[in-house]
Amino acid sequence: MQADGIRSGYVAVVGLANSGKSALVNALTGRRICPSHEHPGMTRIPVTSILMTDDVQICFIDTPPLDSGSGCLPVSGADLYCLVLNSNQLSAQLDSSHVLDFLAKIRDVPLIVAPSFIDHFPASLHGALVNQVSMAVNSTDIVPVCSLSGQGVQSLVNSVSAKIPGRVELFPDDCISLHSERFLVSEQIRYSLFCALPPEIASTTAVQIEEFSIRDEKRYVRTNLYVARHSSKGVVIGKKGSMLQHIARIASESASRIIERPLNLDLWVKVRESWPENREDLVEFGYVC
Ligand SMILES: Nc1nc2c(ncn2[C@@H]2O[C@H](COP(=O)(O)OP(=O)(O)OP(=O)(O)O)[C@@H](O)[C@H]2O)c(=O)[nH]1
Ligand SMILES: [Mg+2]
Repeated sequence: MQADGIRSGYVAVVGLANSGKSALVNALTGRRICPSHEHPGMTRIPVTSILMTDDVQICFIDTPPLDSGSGCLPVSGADLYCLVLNSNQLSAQLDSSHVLDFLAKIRDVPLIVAPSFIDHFPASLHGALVNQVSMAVNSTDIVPVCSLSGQGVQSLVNSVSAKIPGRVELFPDDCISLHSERFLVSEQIRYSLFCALPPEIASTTAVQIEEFSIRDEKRYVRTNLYVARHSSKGVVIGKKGSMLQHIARIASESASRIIERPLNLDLWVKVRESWPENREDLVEFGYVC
C-alpha cells in the first residue's frame, strides 16, 4: 500500500445504448458481473464491479444508456467518468444530444474517453479515431479499447488508476461488488433470459427472487419469472420444461462463477398481465424507483 493511502474510488462508465459499457466493465475487472448483450438497454439500473490490486481499489459503476432515461446524470459523486463511444458510429455519438448534455453536466469531474469496438478497424486507423475524439471532447485521456480481445484494457486501467485519489480504503478486501449476492444472481437470471428467449419475450419477463437461502453451503434460489402475456408462458417453459431448464442452466453457470459458490436454482413462471405498462409493477420489479 502507498504511504498516502491506497488509490480508492468510484468510476462511472457511461455512454449510449450498446456502446459496450457493460462488456468494458467486465473486461476491466475480469468478472462478468455486468449483464452484457447485443439487446440495447440491457443495463436498466447501475451495477457495480470492483477491481482490487495491491495499489488500487476501483469501483466501476456500469450505467443504463444515456439515451434511455431522465436526462439526469446516470451517477453523481463519481471520482471520474469514463465515456464509452462506439467507434463504428463515432461522429453520430459525438454529435448526440445525450452525449453533449452529459458532457455539459459533468463540469469539473475528470473524464476519460474510451472509443470501443476498435477490432472493427485496422490498427493504422486507431490514431485517427483518437484524433476525431480529441477534436470534439475536452479530454486528453482517450484510450481505444476492444473489450472482447482485451486490447487497450490495461492502458485504460492505468489511465483510470492515475486519476483516482489516494485515500483510506473505501472497500473491504475481497469485495467484488457493492451489491448483495441476491441482486447479482437476479441479474444473471435476467441475462440468461436474453440468451435463451426471443428479445421481445426476454425484455418483458421480470425476475423476482422469492427465497435466497443457504442450505449445506449451497445457495438455494427460488425465483419467479413474470411474463406480461399468457401466450408467453408456454414459450418460457418450453416443451416438457426444456426452455426453463435451459434458462436455469445458463443462469446457474454464470451466477455460481460470480459468487464462487454452487447454486440450486428453482424457477417458476407466472403471468402478470401487461406489467411493463403498470408503474407499481415496474417499482416492484426494480425497474424504477
Ligand atoms: N466486437 C466487439 N463487440 C463488442 C465490444 N464491446 C462490446 N461488444 C458487444 O456489443 C454488445 C453490446 O455490449 P454491451 O457491453 O452490453 O453494451 P452496453 O453499452 O452495456 O449496452 P446497454 O446496457 O444496452 O447500454 C455485446 O454483444 C458485446 O459483446 C467490442 O469492443 N468489440
Ligand atoms: Mg450495459
